[in-house]
Amino acid sequence: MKKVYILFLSFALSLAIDTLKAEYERPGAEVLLDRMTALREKGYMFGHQDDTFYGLTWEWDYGRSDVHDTVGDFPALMGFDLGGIELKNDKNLDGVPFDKIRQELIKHHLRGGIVTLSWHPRNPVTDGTAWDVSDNQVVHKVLTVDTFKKKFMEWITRVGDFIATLKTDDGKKVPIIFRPWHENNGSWFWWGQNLCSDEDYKAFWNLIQDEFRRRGFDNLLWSYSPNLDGGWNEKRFLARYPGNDRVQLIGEDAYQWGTEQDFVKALTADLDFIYAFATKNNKLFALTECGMKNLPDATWWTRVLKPIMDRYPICYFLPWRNYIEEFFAPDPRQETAADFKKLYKSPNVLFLKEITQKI
Ligand code: BMA
Repeated sequence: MKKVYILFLSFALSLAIDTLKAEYERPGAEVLLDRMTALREKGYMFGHQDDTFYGLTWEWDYGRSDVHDTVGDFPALMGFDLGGIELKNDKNLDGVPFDKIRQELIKHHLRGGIVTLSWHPRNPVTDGTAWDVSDNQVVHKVLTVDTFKKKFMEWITRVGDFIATLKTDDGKKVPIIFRPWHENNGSWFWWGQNLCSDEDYKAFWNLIQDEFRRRGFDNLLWSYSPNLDGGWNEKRFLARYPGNDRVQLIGEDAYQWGTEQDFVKALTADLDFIYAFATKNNKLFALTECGMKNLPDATWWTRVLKPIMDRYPICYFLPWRNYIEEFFAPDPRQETAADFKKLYKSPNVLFLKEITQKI
């Protein structure tokens, strides 16, 4: 009897170890996708760009957070930007040291949070910023002119070299939502709507994705994030969509720059479309950037934004960075702080504690 018992125990133990090992060895992007899909059942997550670098009244106090100061919890998601790494700069375009980005990103992952990376690269032809649209052939030149292609591949390599360092102490790669060439239906970035053809845009997407796949970055969950549009239809959306085998998350960057009425109308129309498209193609979708600059409207969170988000199974929304004169989330004294606390208490709006404790 004892023998049978021991045999059974060792069998159960080896089964458990195998399961754990298989889970441990699964590509990070797959694990993250499953986790986000499961979390979707509970609600949608709050994310914030550059959360622990600066705020409304402070800067470079790494680890501090306006969001945490306001609601006593961290965002579920944190976003970081790699702009400037292509030039081998030690700080990004907003002055954040890359070693602090690495540190805070890994820290957030280790406390159970989710992380996302964007990249606002310089213009490889003019050497201007990502917003330099003075040459409308940049993408085409990168794809077809050897000198620019070589230069840009080096830039991609530097981004890849940084991503390769995003590991925990045990050598495990951090799963990351990676969001290249965003807001491509606008014409303010050199990869935007009027700055390249649909075919070139897709080839340009493949350029970075194929290179990162070749490097074995199976921890990247690829997010395709156009901007608030107000006029999507399947034909227009598909024109630049990289393909179901190349995208795991559909995003949209949606800011209220103009009137509330225009914002609500455009976002509702877009989410109607994206919800149907994402459902049909079995994709998650999110507001990969969003916000109202400097939050002049005391109840914007629960009166304007939340009712729209409540209508769709989005998986997260991520207001942009808080940087003194330009901020998108409140601190405790900001006029939307009370409303933001109300948002925090809503059972379907998930911050860090909810995604780490309830699942
Ligand atoms: C923009 C602004 C800029 C910033 C850029 C990248 O929306 O916040 O100030 O440089 O994002 O973070």
